[in-house]
Amino acid sequence: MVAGICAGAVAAAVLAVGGGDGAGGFEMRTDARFAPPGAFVPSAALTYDMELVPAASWIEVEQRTTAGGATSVRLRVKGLKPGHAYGVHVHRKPCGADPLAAGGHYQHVVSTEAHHVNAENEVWLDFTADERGAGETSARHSWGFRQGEASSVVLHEEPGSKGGRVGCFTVPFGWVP
Ligand SMILES: [Cu+2]
Repeated sequence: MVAGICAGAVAAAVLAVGGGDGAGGFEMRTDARFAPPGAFVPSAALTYDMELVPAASWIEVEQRTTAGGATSVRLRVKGLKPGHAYGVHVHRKPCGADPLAAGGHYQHVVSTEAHHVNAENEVWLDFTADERGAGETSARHSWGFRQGEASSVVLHEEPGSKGGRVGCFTVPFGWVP
């Protein structure tokens, strides 16, 4: 347990190449090891379920946004539960000790209607972990994020939009004005 918490404390690394340098796009990569809320050394990646998201399991998120706004988000994980199918989305707010702190899904068309809750209007990164607990997936859209409105990636206990929240990674998503 102690070892798990220590390993989970590895700090998140962020590499961002922002706009304003002439290229006009945005690229970012960040990774972290999951730790429980309240761990001695905090992590940007929080686990709320040690069976589905063990302490010290790993997550990486990459974003590439073109000058025109088209955005791809890539997710990689290691150390999760082998064979388990996870639901994953980009959420609006940073993670907190309370799984609900991350708020709702980021939506291109902001709506309370059920027919806007889908992988076209939101960023879904559902995946099934392989026999070693690793997974990789990506999502691509013709649109990008609005400033400050996309702040985390939440892992859910099942694919789709209804499963409980089992992990959360605070991610510095960028935008193109
Ligand atoms: Cu979600």
